[in-house]
Amino acid sequence: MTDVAEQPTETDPTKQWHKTVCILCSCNCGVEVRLDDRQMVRIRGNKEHVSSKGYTCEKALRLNHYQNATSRLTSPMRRRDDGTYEEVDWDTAIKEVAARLVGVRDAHGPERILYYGGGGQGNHLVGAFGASLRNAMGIKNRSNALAQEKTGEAWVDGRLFGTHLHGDFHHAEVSIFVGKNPWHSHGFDETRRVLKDINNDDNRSMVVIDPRRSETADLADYFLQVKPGTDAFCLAALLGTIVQEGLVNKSFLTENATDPEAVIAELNKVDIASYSERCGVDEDLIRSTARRIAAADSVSVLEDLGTEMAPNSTLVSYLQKLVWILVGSFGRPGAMTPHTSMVPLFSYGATGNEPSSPVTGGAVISGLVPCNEIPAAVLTDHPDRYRAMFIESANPVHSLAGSSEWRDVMEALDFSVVIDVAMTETAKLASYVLPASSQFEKVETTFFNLSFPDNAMTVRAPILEPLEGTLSEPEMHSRLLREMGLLDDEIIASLRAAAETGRKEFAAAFMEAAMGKPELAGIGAVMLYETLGQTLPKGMEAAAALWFSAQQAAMRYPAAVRAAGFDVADEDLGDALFDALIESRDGVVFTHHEYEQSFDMLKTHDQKINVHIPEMVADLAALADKPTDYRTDEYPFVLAAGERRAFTANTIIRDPSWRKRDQQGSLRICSDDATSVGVVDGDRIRITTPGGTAVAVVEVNDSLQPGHITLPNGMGLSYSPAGGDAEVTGVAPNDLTTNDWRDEYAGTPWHKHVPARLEAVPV
Ligand SMILES: Nc1nc2c(c(=O)[nH]1)N[C@H]1C(S)=C(S)[C@@H](COP(=O)(O)OP(=O)(O)OC[C@H]3O[C@@H](n4cnc5c(=O)[nH]c(N)nc54)[C@H](O)[C@@H]3O)O[C@H]1N2
Ligand SMILES: Nc1nc2c(c(=O)[nH]1)N[C@H]1C(S)=C(S)[C@@H](COP(=O)(O)OP(=O)(O)OC[C@H]3O[C@@H](n4cnc5c(=O)[nH]c(N)nc54)[C@H](O)[C@@H]3O)O[C@H]1N2
Ligand code: SF4
Ligand SMILES: [Mo]
Repeated sequence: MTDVAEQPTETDPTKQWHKTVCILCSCNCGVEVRLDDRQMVRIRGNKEHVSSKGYTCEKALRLNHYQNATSRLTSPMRRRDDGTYEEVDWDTAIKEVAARLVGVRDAHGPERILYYGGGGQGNHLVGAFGASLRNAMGIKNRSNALAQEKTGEAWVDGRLFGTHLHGDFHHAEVSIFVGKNPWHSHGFDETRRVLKDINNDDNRSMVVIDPRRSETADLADYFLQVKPGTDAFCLAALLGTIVQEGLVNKSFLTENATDPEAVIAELNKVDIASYSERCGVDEDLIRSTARRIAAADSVSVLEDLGTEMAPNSTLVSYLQKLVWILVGSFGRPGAMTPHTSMVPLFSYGATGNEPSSPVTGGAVISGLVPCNEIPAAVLTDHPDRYRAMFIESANPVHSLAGSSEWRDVMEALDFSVVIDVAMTETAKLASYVLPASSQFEKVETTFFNLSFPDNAMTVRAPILEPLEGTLSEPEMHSRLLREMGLLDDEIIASLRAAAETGRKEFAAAFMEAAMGKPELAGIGAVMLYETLGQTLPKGMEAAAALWFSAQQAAMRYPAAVRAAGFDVADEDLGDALFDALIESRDGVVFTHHEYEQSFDMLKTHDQKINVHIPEMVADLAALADKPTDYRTDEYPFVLAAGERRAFTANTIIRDPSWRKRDQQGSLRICSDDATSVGVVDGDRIRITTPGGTAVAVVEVNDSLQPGHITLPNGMGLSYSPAGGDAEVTGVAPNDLTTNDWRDEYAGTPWHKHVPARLEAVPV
């Protein structure tokens, strides 16, 4: 069997280009990498990639700072009583981690173990293998970063559509970005190309709703510069205009929507002049924006953290969707559509009666415990408190609200294990740390497959051997289950033999085994890795976990898989799809739809848009009496804690020298505010919030309005070029945030709306 990383056409290894993807944001643009030994010396866009078509942003070129960081872990680590760590060998680590997890489960029950993480921007196979561990141990409680950003939107999507929808910004006549700065944060394929195309086309328009004149706002035709946190008023005024000026697409609603009357009646009551004033946007601009939207053939909308992490976030998700619903922009090019999934990231059974979290009681949306409720469910004497955490590919001490509380959480747990490539802020407090091979040293993929009418997935092969001392997560999970006695080696041997005979034989044997032992399905990823995986090319074993997903996709969307070019008999469709995923380094289009079919892809009970969400309509009515300003004399500024900039990428790259600009991660402030605080560019400034205090470097920047300040995302990581522990660069945003400052439905934090005060720090 040849190593799939080898590319036979070029024999000089230093000249070979290896295909993979950039892992720094959800786009996962296809790239080609030239290696010199283990260094990634050149990186360029992969023009043959089905989704990104050669596009990358400047960040992809700096991936070597992830791959070859001095912070890479090379041995399992065990925490001593005094808080220091000692290296242990893999057998010891696996044995002890398994025993400790089983110990907590047996003493307190599997509900007392919380699983957190399961993948970042580009490594979602981790999550599939984590699911095997959870199912094997009966762990039900889990969470990840989606439960601090997207669960409010998912709740609304569940009620309205029963599924997730995608906007088509490549073709939309009007593109609307709400609390989203795609120029820097991306979020759809070829983002900057698309933004520039819109900007250069007189027939197309861009609407940006943002308190800051962002890089995207600079390209907008309609820039609604709201006061921070007032988006609900702005959107209500836009919708009020659409309704009150008779711009609603009535025939669309009659045919495709259930119960629009109550919300239309409520929007008829909106005082447009007053709401415009309350959000700080000129009423004429709001009215002309509404008219432009209503006149367009197609409208697509994208929200993100600017509103998801701010007041009224769930209501804002509802209102922004009403914008395109009321003008009927659905199911045609440039409009909103549902899409297929290879592995769904969310479950959309929203009912308003979600299960509640242990101890704290918040809604568990899409199976995820709200991140902001985790600390309170650990730091308590409550008998139902979490006693252990299994954390993989996430850094909650740094990335979740209230870092100081999170440090207490890690100390309070009876047991914790972290799987990561680096000794992160979270790893530094865990009972055990298990070192993972990097995302270029193992097979990986992303489940962010959200496109329509063509939806694509990229499985990438390792381009480097695993760093010595590391293992892939699939191998770790497999070893943990074996250690716990949950793998039946006899069944594995017979399934492996069947896999060697052929796919059909394997499918039949798996089916038969699962009939006798239903629990095998729950540990499917590990079982497939151990059996079918061993017949795949070297390095690709863990991709076997996608075999189930490929079969399911073929069963769910046979016509669309066929339309994507898989011209085989029904019973071979899943295998053909799976083989294509294993073989292609350029991504595989796995479904192709016609636009008309999007109506059939709604998953509500009547397959229509269920416009009436009573809780949201009540909130819309209550908006009239809601505050627009949460500042106080003590905290006269609104801090957006965690802005995406040119050189931020969550906490994926720890080495600060990867940043070509803004190495310290400055606090941005407008010139008037800078003058009144008494600071100039490059000065140091103290920021104090209800959560804590920190000192940052000042950048005077008039894209901000008075009273609004921002700090970048992902700063405040410790790193030393010499290895070992070291300097912290910049402000860790969650040293300034608290867990109680959050949305009432989804529990998502108000990170973009943290009350703050400022003082110049004398030199
Ligand atoms: N470069 C880079 N790209 C990334 C990431 C990264 O770390 N760095 N992270 C990725 C991830 S995980 C995510 S979730 C996305 C997030 O992507 P975005 O949500 O686009 O990123 P942010 O910069 O956090 O916030 C977007 C905008 O919200 C605005 N904003 C702040 N307060 C308000 C408000 O009250 N109302 C409105 N309407 N807007 C407001 C900000 O001014 C900002 O322009 O980015 C992804 N892409
Ligand atoms: N204040 C504030 N806080 C925020 C935000 C904000 O805007 N403001 N943004 C939030 C958002 S939207 C998000 S998505 C979260 C992101 O926060 P997290 O979910 O914690 O994710 P990352 O920062 O991407 O960290 C991923 C971890 O994966 C590790 N890693 C990299 N490759 C591998 C691998 O192959 N295997 C394993 N096991 N580990 C690996 C990295 O070293 C890193 O520790 O941050 C959130 N935190
Ligand atoms: S950071 Fe995102 S947009 Fe930029 S190259 Fe990487 S995947 Fe593509
Ligand atoms: Mo995110």
